[in-house]
Amino acid sequence: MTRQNPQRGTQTLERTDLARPRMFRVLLLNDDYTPMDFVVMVLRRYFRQDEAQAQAVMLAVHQRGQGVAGVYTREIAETKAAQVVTHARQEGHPLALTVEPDG
Ligand code: NFA
Repeated sequence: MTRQNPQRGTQTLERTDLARPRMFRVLLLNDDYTPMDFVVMVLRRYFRQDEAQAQAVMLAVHQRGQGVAGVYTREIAETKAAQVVTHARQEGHPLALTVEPDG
């Protein structure tokens, strides 16, 4: 888009596109106490995974120590991590998550 500046007789090129936001991974961390079914429920409800995907991610976290629950803009990633921790504590589970830059 070109805008005229009548005072100076100049033109200004404006950007009409937007830079893509930085993305952040929500990582799920393994522990010895949180029930597998609770982790699967979390992946389905908060990270919109289907049953098969949720089972696969839960098992990967259980076996390897951590795994990606989802990738979002920073505020959404941090909000989801906080909501899951609140829910887990209400149920008495120590489930932990971290948020880190994606790539
Ligand atoms: N390791 C937990 C158990 O054996 C299950 C779990 C998986 C916990 C993924 C946290 C994350 N009950």
